Amino acid sequence: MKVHLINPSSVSFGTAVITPRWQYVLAGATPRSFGDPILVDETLFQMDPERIQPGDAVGIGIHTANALRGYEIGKLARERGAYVIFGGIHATLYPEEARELGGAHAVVKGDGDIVWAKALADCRDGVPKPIYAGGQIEASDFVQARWDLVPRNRYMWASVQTVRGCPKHCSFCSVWRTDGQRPRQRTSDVVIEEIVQLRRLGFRFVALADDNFYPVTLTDLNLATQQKNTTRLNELKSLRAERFELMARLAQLPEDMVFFTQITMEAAEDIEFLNAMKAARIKGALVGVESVCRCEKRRCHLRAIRHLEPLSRDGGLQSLGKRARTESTNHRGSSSHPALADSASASPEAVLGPSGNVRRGNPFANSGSMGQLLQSRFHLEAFEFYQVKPWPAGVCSHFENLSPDVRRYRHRHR
Ligand code: B12
Ligand code: SF4
Repeated sequence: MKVHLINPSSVSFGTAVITPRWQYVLAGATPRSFGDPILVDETLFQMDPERIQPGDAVGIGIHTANALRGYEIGKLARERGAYVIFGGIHATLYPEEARELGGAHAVVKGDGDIVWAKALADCRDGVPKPIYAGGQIEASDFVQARWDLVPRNRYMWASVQTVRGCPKHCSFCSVWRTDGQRPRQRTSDVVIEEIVQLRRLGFRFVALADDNFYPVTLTDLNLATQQKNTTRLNELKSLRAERFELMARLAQLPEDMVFFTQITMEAAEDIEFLNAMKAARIKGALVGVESVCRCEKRRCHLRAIRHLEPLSRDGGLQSLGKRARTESTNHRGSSSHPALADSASASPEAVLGPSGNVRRGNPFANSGSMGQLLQSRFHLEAFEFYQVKPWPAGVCSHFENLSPDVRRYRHRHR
């Protein structure tokens, strides 16, 4: 029985930006008795169905955006007589859908690190179970990724996870439901070991593939102090100290290394943390700002600016090599504020496209005002912006063919 791990994508370019980490972790979790798994990342090359033989096990990892292609692959693999196992964030939330539409014999919910070996053994014995509950395992149980299997010269960035889970509960986000609100932080030893391995393989750019690299805010610490909750305070302090330890060690790595990650706005108030990020050469960060009210657009802009300034000034955050763009409907007209009176108007850029109920974009780039201001004054060259917005009718009509779960989900988020 051969093990295949397939990362679905409808378009393939031969090269890709970031390694799909789940494949290398699942490869690490595959018992050696099954041999090396066959890794297919369709962002590089489409899968070759001929390679799948009856009795093989085919693992498919999906998030919502690539679920449809994942389902095509699942059905195809099942037709060829293989066992089909789905996992990943979308399958965790909608296991029934993977069975109904993707030909799944089994679905792994949650972390695959431990439960994957059991699912494979059951497939080998011909008795796969419909659901394997992977749960939210402890950081000490995270499996080491098999980077020895990564194809050379295909990816720009490797991805290393330092913490799973996020203490927040943003309305548009799936992370706190699937990965939990308790930050599960890996020790700096294992993270550094992994990064050194990747550097030896030639990777200079490493994405810290964390839900939230800044899991303890100053507000959290103040609250615990005010509440005289010593246990909580100590817990938070220790998590925070581990972050600083990791960043200090990142700072000692070869100077040509560059990192980027994802944080919350609150990091902007934490100058000590920003300085540590800067020293660690974390040169980019994805920051989300949730704007739930259209009337609040100006206030939202101003609040965002206030927070973003220290991120670039003290954090020294720079370009990720890409500028997020925005739609024209929201956040227009920000130039009415005196601070922006000098702003030139530019044509609105196309939106990145709907992704669930969340539209991602950079409202500042919209009128040419905020974007220019941020770039010229604060030297902030790249950031991402999430805003909650109802789907325009008809945009996602292809979802109508999906299960009632998806329709309910969409309806709830309208
Ligand atoms: C790092 C990251 C990125 C990076 C790198 C992506 C990459 N190529 O690796 C960047 C910034 C580029 C990115 C982009 C996007 N991302 Co992103 N990203 C993440 C993040 C923070 C971590 C992913 C990661 O590497 N985790 C580490 C691995 C080891 O964990 P894992 O993937 O969950 O896999 C484990 C389990 O799920 C399971 N598993 C996974 N697959 C399989 C398969 C099988 C067979 C089995 C058994 C188990 C299994 O086992 C694994 C080990 O435990 C997640 C948040 C999250 N918690 O998942 C969001 C997340 C996946 N991203 C999300 C989104 C929306 C996007 C974008 C679509 C954003 C956009 N609008 O452009 C793009 C899509 C890019 C793409 N084509 O993949 C959403 C997806 C939501 C959803 N419902 O699907 C998430 C969940 C964030 C969120 N806030 O909700 N992302
Ligand atoms: S801070 Fe980020 S990861 Fe955490 S719940 Fe909000 S969007 Fe999700």
